Amino acid sequence: MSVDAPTWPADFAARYRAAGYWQGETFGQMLRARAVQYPDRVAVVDPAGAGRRWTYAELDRRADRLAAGLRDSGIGRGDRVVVQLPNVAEFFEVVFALFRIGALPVFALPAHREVEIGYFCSFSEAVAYVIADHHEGFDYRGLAAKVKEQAPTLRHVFVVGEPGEHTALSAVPREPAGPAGPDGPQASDLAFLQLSGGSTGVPKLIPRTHDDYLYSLRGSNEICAVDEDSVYLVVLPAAHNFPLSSPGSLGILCAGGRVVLCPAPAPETAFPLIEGEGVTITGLVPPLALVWTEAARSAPHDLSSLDVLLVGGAKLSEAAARRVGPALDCTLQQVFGMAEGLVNYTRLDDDEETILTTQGRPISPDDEIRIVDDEDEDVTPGEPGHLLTRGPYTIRGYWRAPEHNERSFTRDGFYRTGDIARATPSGHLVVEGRAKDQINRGGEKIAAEEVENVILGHPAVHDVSVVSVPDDYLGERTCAYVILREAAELRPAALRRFVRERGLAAYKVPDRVEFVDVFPHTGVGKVSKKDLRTTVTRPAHP
Ligand code: AMP
Ligand code: DBH
Repeated sequence: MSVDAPTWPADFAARYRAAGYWQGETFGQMLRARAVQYPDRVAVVDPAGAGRRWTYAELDRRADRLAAGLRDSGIGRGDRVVVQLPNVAEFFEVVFALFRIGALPVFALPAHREVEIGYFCSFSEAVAYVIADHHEGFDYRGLAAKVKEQAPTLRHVFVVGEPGEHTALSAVPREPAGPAGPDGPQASDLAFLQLSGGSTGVPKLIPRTHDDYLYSLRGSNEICAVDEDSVYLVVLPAAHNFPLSSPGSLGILCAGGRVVLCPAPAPETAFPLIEGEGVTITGLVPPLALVWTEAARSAPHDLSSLDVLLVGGAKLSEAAARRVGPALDCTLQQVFGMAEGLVNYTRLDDDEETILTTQGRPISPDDEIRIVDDEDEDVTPGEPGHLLTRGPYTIRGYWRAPEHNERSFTRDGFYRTGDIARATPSGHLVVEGRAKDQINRGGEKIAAEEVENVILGHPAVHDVSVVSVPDDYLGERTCAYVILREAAELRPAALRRFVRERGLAAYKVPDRVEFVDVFPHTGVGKVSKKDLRTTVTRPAHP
């Protein structure tokens, strides 16, 4: 692991083990233990997949058999496999098979396209890529064909559904698994690579171990009161860190509860599932929480089973927070987390004020929080500053990114979150803003530089700066300020089409394009994004 990513120093690792955080269990072992404990309880419900219901015994058996088949296809311990699946049961079959092998899923989102997937496959030197045939009108098999041309290491494309020119996942031979060999993964090994929203030209890969992630799940379960009777609805894309782990599907599986996959986030899809399956807990980004809040007023469905609604991924305004709980008749739990590690929750028994006005406090007593000024000096307690963190489930470095790690981590291993936060006397954090060059579009993170690099590829463009603009619904949207080359002409719609056709995920296509003659500059001559943001005066272009 150390060659690919920095890990915890030995004294920290020893401390985290001694404290009982890292228990030496792998995901493969965790699932096996649940299958022994709760063989006949339902683990996964897939309404899109003809209402399939897999028990713990079934999921465990499927993961084992698929692991054997994938091993026979040459996929081994440490190999990377890009997994890009919608909310379908096979997601769990595939990732647990990979966990058993010790191969590392790279968790792509369904929205990712050629630019992102091509990069994940080539940078991670992935040996396989797992997709659905199509989802929301998009055919992933064509995408896979293009990606194969860019990624020489890619030997397999496995398809859930009709395979086309690739291999059907169902055609992977399912041998009854032999006894697990001695070469299985260790709990201290990497389990998978999660994605960072990032703030640089290329997304970063986040190396998480079995030990550290399982600790964050157990901690989350305790805080969110998850047990074997919990029913979690996966509304957001299953591979995202929030619905995966806060407490998410994996937390629920860890507890022996039931995971229900929601094929689409709209209330029309989700509400009948809440009623039908007796969903007790789910997680939403703020814009979606508001859509649900509105819909709940007139919906005919019985949502009374819902106890806890987690809202996070982007800042939930106090005004919105006030409406959510009463409308859905459940306890609101704010969550402020990151795929790099640190997750904060308001506690279910926090007073109302705390739940409505803070983004929670860390999972672990050993999560170290620092709030510092531009010189890395601690601010006066209660004042806002840069949030730094270190702890038993926060990475010490990104995967294969030594130069970037120099900037993103302090010498003593604190992760620079890029968030501006303040701490209340009770240790709850309030997110006040962001220092990183990122746009948070309703929970979907966009690295400005990544979009800028694509736009700079347009022959009519001399320079570009991508910034956030406030938005009532999403919190923020993107605006690209563009300086054209002399005598060049370009319409906003044409530039947006260009970005899409280059193969960037649709949520990264600028919502708005403004042409300007010059950029405002800071004292030292850098483009001042702060001033650009305040320049937006004209109405939005279509
Ligand atoms: P990522 O690093 O891509 O996993 O995204 C994590 C980032 O999302 C955090 O660093 C915050 O900027 C943002 N975020 C997550 N939850 C919240 C929240 N509840 N309030 C404000 N920002 C949040
Ligand atoms: O935004 C996030 O990345 C996020 C939000 C809430 C997250 O990773 C999490 C909880 O675990």
